[in-house]
Amino acid sequence: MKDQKPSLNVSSNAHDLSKQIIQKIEDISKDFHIVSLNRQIEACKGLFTESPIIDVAILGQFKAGKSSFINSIIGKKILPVGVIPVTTVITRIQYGGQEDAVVRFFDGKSERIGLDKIEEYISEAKNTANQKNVEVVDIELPSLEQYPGLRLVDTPGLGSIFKYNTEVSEEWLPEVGAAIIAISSDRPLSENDLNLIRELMDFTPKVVILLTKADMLSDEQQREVVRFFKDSLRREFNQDFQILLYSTIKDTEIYKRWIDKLLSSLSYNRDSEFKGILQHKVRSIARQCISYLDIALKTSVSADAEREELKKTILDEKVNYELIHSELSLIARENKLHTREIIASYLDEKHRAKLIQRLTARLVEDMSRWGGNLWRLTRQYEEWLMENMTTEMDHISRADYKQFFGTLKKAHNTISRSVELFRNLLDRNIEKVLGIKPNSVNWVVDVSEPAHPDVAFTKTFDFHFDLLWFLFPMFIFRKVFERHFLKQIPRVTDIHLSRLAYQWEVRINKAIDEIKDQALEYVRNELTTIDSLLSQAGGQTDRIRAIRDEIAEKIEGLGS
Ligand SMILES: Nc1nc2c(ncn2[C@@H]2O[C@H](COP(=O)(O)OP(=O)(O)OP(=O)(O)O)[C@@H](O)[C@H]2O)c(=O)[nH]1
Ligand SMILES: [Mg+2]
Repeated sequence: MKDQKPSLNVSSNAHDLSKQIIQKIEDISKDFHIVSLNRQIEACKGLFTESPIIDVAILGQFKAGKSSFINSIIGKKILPVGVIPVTTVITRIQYGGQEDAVVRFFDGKSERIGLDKIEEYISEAKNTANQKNVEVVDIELPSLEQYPGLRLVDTPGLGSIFKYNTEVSEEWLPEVGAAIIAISSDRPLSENDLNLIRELMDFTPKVVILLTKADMLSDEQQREVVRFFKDSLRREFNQDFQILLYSTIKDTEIYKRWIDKLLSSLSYNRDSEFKGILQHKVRSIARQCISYLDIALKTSVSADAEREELKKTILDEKVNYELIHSELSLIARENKLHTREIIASYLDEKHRAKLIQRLTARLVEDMSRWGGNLWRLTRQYEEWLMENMTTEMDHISRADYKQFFGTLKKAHNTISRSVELFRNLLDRNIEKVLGIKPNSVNWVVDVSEPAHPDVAFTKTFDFHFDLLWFLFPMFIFRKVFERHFLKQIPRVTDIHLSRLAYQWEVRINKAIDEIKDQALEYVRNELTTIDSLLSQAGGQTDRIRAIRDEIAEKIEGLGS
């Protein structure tokens, strides 16, 4: 594949300086055990080794229309699209003299494939949870000639039940060059979208909002939606975002002109844009690093005798890991205890009676067509139950599963509040003792919906008497058995509703534990970082000050 390095003459100094700063921050982080910065450092280093192409990432919730948008821009239906979550692998598309596609695997191997085979590697259906271990698929197309130096990146949708997809995109965020956030115009701005924008602002100065499926709204509604997004985003972030509408179905050529303007300008100015993006990332990491060093510096300045006292005051009993551990575990446990009860009583109130009524009526009708002796009758009844119960449970599970999330949402809110409180207490202690306001790493929790259970039915009842079928002449006893079958319906319904509740309980409680574990990891990392900064700072005042000033000076050198 051809390497498409845009010339970096204009920015080579800044490029070298950025590299030096990241190297320095990496050394400092190792030295002072600032583990919180590791992930961002790794991603930034990746940008120096790769050819400096601007990755224009299309990000957003699943089914927002990301892949359809890229297909429309490149003028070719290359990426698979669909009504259920589709994209499962990062796919990068850039200009090339001829059509080409290369699959790169996590083990370092790669394989050239035909464009018609792409779906085999990047779709959830053909490569479920990325069993094929694909790291990325790189595509080259002649049709992108007007955008040299840009690479359009299709990403797996966030927030679907396929946790893997969300993780892939979240992990990839630090590598984003410019970001286009796809949001379906017929959906309101969600908390998830706001979180995504907030998180992205650490990684890129260039975030554009793309309102997809504009054809679903009238002209007046479109204006209203754009106004709503503009106002909401300004209120939330205190800055204006470019908001573009798009439809792959109606007036596409008109919408495309705006996208062309955006991409052409990015491509034409790619040297300065790349420089801006890189510097944004470097500055963001450097700011966080300086903030951590400030803590070490202040501690070091204090006399040795005071240091232990300072440490005790900053890491006081309120921000103690054991305490937070038991608090978060208690929150998780309390919520988990109620998961089953909430689901079971919802199913009982909303579905039980109607389900029994429906199944009974259906059984009366279907049973009239069955024939044979008791043994045959019982088998038909079992098959009937198996088929009907599975369909009913699957239907309830898919239609109503969001109603089961009560405890998951509550646990998420309470744990988020606890972590925020921890952060505030720790920051307040640092400020009180050292007189500095920390610019620390935020906690962003990644909750994706639990996977749907497999509600396939297994036998849950026995009729021992059917072994005696030869004893019962059907013309006399048939009605008796029919009544018996009908009488079973409430019991079998209860068993299945309770099993469905159990299956969701297990999944939801697992998700609650995952949130708790993520929160605890964050708390542990922050405490380890602060603790080690406070512990080793002794007698290093001059050294820390020199390091801190060096970074601050280097960021100055990067310009604004
Ligand atoms: N009405 C309308 N539907 C659209 C438009 N763009 C996409 N869709 C539909 O939206 C659905 C999702 O499209 P995709 O392109 O697969 O969405 P995605 O964001 O790539 O989804 P994931 O890969 O699962 O995250 C499909 O059924 C598309 O047909 C549009 O402009 N208008
Ligand atoms: Mg997609």
